Amino acid sequence: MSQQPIVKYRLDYTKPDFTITDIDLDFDLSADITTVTARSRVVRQNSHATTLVLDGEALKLISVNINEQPWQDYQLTVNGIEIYGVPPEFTLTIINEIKPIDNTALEGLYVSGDALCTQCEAEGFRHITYYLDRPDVLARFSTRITANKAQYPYLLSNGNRIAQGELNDGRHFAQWQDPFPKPCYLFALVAGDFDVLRDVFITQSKRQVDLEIYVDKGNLDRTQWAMTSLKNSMRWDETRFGLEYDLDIFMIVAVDFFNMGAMENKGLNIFNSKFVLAKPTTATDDDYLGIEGVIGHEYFHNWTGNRVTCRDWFQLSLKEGLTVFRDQEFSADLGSRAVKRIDDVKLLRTVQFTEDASPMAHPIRPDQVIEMNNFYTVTVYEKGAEVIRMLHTLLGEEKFQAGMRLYFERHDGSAATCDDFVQAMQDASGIDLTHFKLWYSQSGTPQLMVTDHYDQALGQYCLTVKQVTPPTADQHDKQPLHIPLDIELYHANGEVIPLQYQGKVLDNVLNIHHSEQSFTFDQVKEKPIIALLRDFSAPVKLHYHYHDDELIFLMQNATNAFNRYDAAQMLLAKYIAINVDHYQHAQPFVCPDSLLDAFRGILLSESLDPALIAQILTLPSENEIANQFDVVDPDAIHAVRAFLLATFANDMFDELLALYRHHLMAEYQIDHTQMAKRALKNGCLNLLAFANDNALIDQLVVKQYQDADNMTDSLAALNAAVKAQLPANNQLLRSFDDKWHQDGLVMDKWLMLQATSPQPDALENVKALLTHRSFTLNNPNRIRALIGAFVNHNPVAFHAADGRGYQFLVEMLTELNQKNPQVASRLIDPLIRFKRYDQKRSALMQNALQRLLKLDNLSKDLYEKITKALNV
Ligand code: B3K
Ligand code: ZN
Repeated sequence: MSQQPIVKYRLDYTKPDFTITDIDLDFDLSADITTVTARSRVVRQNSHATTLVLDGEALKLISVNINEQPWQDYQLTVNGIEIYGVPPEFTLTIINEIKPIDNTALEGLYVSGDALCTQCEAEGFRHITYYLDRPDVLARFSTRITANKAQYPYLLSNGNRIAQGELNDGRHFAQWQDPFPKPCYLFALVAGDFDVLRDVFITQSKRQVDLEIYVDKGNLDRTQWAMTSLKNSMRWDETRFGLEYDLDIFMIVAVDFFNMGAMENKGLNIFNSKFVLAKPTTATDDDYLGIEGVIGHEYFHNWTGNRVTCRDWFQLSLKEGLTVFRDQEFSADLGSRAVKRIDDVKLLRTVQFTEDASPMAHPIRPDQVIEMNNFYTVTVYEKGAEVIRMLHTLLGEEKFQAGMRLYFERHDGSAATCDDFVQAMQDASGIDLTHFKLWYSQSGTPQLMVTDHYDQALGQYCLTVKQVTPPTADQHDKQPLHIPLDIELYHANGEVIPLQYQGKVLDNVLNIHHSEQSFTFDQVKEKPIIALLRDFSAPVKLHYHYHDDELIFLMQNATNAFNRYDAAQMLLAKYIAINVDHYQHAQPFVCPDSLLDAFRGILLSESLDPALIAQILTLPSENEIANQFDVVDPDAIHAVRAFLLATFANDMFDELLALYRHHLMAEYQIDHTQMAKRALKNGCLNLLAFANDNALIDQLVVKQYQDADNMTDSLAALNAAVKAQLPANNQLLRSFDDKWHQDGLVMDKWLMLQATSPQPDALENVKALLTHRSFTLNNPNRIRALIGAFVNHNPVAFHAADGRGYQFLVEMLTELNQKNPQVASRLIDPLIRFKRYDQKRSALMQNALQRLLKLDNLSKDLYEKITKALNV
């Protein structure tokens, strides 16, 4: 490392000494060397300041001018430039050079395939020019791009195109102007040759917006769904939030080399091609839903993120938590609300709860950061969205929308804080949110311990709720939070018991404020059965002593679909815990008939949405199960899960097969009814593959694979073959490779399957695949599909007792540390959680981290996580 990384603290925020109101950028573009001329209007904000400090990284400075005169009084520093003796208001012109071709970190201006594109959030703009690279400096941007016309026929930037023309030597130019002041992280530039899908959208106030989707040549037939999703997003934001688009053009560009999902640059969203390109033969139903969600998410940022942005990066959840909440609601309104909710909760429980229990634990509004890119986390995003959802639950839709309107009234066109947001919600609703705000500053997963007592004589039911948030790596002491706990009571016959006390009707949502609180309900004629945490009303872990028959009752009777699913999960969790213990003590596994009958009942239900049935029937992943335990035993979890899969498959064989056949569909359509049926059909096939007698299933799998006219069905067949190690496994993998090897996005599915295969030599196979013709360490999607899937989703192989998995990750990180620090930093997560494993594994994991710590030029990204984990 060139310098000791610096920790930044949220409470150290100060306003910048100078601001920039306008910037004219001029790019003389080529992949080898690009010359950037930045002409900025700089205005002093602090009357004492005479030194302008600008951020800049990996730039070659050519010249500095102030008010059109050369300026010599400056110094280059490790972090940028300091310009001395500047006047209160002036025009600063800086010329510098950059080398996009050498930019393997994909941050700033870089090469993706044959195109040039940018990624500036969080701090990428300083890789383009010297600037006040912080979100609270909002400037009007104009951008002129000059480049070779044959190589780069399309030259795009933010806002409206105000000029374009031909130049000498086969060059051309385009000039763009964005009327909305913005922080530089929303700047974007794209140059390349593309196919373009064009459409228009008429806004609610009858303005026409041109919509353009740019993709690599030859991919036009994979763009329609993205366009449909974009128009659906624009319509939905108008109807549900009353928010209309503000420019006359909205562009999306799909690129193959991208560190994350997509980026909400003003008027010019840049997307990982994974979240744009889809046609039935190459994309699965899940891919389609992913595209809809991400297109929505980036579009919704135009208001929650761009029109109102963040004051500083500690406030990231202001835009991300809120925008995730909005995209979740969008997907729920367009598809199945219950299924979407369950998917979101699964992600939160599997990944965010794990993060809370790791060295990287942080509140949704972090207090200290070394590398900001490390904080684009499930905590900031998904837990952030849960916090917004709790506000929505406490206020109700109407008051929540009033809060949104007040928020925009107050903060449109400026950079705000999380406190500003909550204040707007409080002022618009009249609901006191003082205590609620603690969710922003306290990390960790609260545990709710619920007990109850029924008094037959008085007809009273009393509920006692205790809350404890265990200490996290970043914070020892925890306070009680304001938790909305949504409940419902049932009679044994399934009837709902109205909540009341002394003649007063009570709300289903209980407000928990204290470490212990009791609630009494009367007019309860018999001991009720309680559904707790309806719709997962708070991101907490729930403890309540349910009997098996109560859970089975809830699986059949809860009015809330999430509760039905959750009851099934709790029932499974009980027997998983019992069997893990049996595994560790060399005792036989157990699975009661009552449990199997309950799941059979769900399988045969004619009233439930098939997609919900499929979700309930899908056994929790090994990572999900790991969350049940303080110390994770990957071998035991794997064995227990395999036992349950086989038990379910053998016990329900006939029903699964009948249902599979019943849902074989003639025609492929992308709509929620058909997707739900496919989910159930493929869920059945996947379970059947684990039955003892699998010769018939092997044939079924091969037939489905060969007959399929869509990726959902062919991948489901391949997945069943690989996960159950059916005889056809290798033959199908080869045929997939033959057919798709030239298509990276499709091959990611194939790589991922092998990375997560239960075969004993999975690691050797992964290593061999590093040299496969479709793989390259230069593409983040390929890295995530192969290496990411292996380390994150093949716990048995990654945590092999001899440490081979850890050694492999060390080798990969050694290679990626300099090449692409952001991608490397995401891969290290499973290694820093060593405290959750037995002593032997834990020692091997720490040893691996020690070796990484000694790397030359260790990136800030890895440094931050490793030092936190090792506590050095
Ligand atoms: N705002 C971007 C994420 C940027 C990540 C920078 N490392 C995408 C999104 O959340 O919409
Ligand atoms: Zn976002």
